[in-house]
Amino acid sequence: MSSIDDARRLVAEASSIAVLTGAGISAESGIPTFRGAGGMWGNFRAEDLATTEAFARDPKFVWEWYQSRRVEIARCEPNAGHRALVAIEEQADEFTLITQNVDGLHDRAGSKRVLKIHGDIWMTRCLGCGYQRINRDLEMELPPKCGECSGMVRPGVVWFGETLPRIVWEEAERAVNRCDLLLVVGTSAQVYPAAGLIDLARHVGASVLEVNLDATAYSNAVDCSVRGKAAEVLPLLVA
Ligand code: BJW
Ligand code: ZN
Repeated sequence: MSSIDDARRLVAEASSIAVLTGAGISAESGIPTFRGAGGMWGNFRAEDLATTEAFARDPKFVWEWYQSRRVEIARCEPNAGHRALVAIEEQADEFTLITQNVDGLHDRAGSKRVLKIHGDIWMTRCLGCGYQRINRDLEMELPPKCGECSGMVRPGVVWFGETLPRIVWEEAERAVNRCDLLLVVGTSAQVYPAAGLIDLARHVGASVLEVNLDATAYSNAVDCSVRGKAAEVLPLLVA
């Protein structure tokens, strides 16, 4: 564990900052995490439902899970942690926010340079013709059908076994390659290749600062690990 003073110094001294966020940053907004205490959406594990196999088996069931999450997310607001990252972006010479979250709360808080490496729960994509669009309909019939070709429509997110959107992922790697600080917030760092960005940062000699309620597999390997709620700790890091 490290002190808030160490963490503040790392942020103040960095000129190129990359941030990797996970579900923990949205916990204070009322959105459940996937794993750990308070984890799981209802009785469901991401490993069971966030797969192409689960969708092929029962698209209606998987869609009902996503729609219940969309309804819940629509009721939530960005919190002080999301807003602190907006302030850090405004102060940094160079800044990239890489998020594993699909909830869109970084956008709603006002972050500008956001890379959504696991997609966006408000996007849908047709499996027939590939047509993608923003779709905020909370009352559509499930599973939805494509307006262009009547094909099966899926959530615009990245499931286990699928590759990440290539251009977005390459941007994320570039940002970490040139950063001097990687700030890792509210992720269990168990899902790859996202967690590999922490290894990449260490490999290129950047400092790594972790903010998490609990210890993770990376806590002992990073330069500074602050235990606490993102919504309470991140505002303390703003100059
Ligand atoms: C707080 C807090 C508060 C709580 N304040 N903190 C290498 C090794 C092993 C396996 C693999 C590997 N490479 C690839 C794999 C397979 C797989 C994988 O990683 N599996 C592991 C589980 C073992 N990866 C993939 O399949 C990826 N694709 C891929 O690798 O493609 C190449 C390929 C293709 C084909 C074959 C082989 C390779 C894709 C991964 C996609 C992940 N998708 C999901 C669902 C997205 C859509 C949706 O939302 O439904 O993404 S799964 C889920 O986990 C979601 C999240 O983004 C992701 C990460 O979770 P996150 O954010 O870390 O949340 P939690 O809940 O785990 O942690 C919360 C943390 O917050 C905790 O630490 C708390 O303590 C903390 N916290 N409150 C601060 N208030
Ligand atoms: Zn279509």
